Amino acid sequence: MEKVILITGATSGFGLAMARTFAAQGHAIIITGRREDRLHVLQQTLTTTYKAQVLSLPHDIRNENEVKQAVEKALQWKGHIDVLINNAGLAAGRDPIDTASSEDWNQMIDTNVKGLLWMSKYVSAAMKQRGQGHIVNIGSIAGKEAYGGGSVYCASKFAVEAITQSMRVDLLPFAIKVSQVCPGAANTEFSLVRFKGDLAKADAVYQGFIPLDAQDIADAVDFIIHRPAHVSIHDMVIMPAAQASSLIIHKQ
Ligand code: NDP
Ligand code: 8X3
Repeated sequence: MEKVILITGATSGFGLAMARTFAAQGHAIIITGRREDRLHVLQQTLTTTYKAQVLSLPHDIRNENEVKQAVEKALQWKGHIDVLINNAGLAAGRDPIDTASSEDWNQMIDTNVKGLLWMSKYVSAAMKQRGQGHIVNIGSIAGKEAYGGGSVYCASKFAVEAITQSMRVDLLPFAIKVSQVCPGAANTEFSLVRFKGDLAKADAVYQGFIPLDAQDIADAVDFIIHRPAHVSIHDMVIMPAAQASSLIIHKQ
């Protein structure tokens, strides 16, 4: 059955792969992100290729008011949202506690934690009234095991884990499922963003082993949101076969 699926951070990586996957399946897709040009191209491509119904809502997830307005427009479009995928996020820098940039810290907390909270607050209110829905949060292996140089990124993903657990309890009586997906190393624009455009540093992260790709995560979310009504996947950790933990990667 067709679902209305809101995907945050659909301009790149996991979000882009999910948008393609769900549009191809005939779901109605709401795509968000800051880069309006990319959203426009994606909307055109999905509409032409799959005859998909696509609503593009460019905004900065760090701004509560922009999120509120985007959710209002999303709800006006089809009257409801079946699935919210809280995917938008980033790492900024990989520096130790004493030298890391305060600006980077603010950006990660404002995006990965507060952005996810604003979105969940406004979408879950509508889901609660309807008495059904599903929220999928993209956490990380970094939200299970912290590593050096990742204090605030890891903290933001530990926060996603806590928020996921807490909102699952809040929303349980309203038949709203809450799931978390925690990937290990995946080759998207993630490292390019983390290292602020330094391609050599970003590429080095994925050398010597086969990382996950964006489609691996889209496939996992596809599985999670298509379980029968009585089944809820709480937490899924997905790693490259060569990765045993946050820091242990078997490189050739
Ligand atoms: P990408 O950099 O490829 O994609 C990140 C997406 O987040 C983009 O669409 C970007 O859109 C969006 N985004 C970032 N900041 C904002 C903002 N302020 N407002 C709105 N949208 C924003 O990375 P991934 O696809 O890899 O990352 C997706 C999620 O997966 C993140 O939460 C990340 O932490 C998590 N993750 C990634 C892993 C990896 O190894 N790649 C592993 C584990 C988890 P735009 O720039 O247009 O605003
Ligand atoms: C991204 C995975 O290990 O680079 O969340 O932090 S890691």
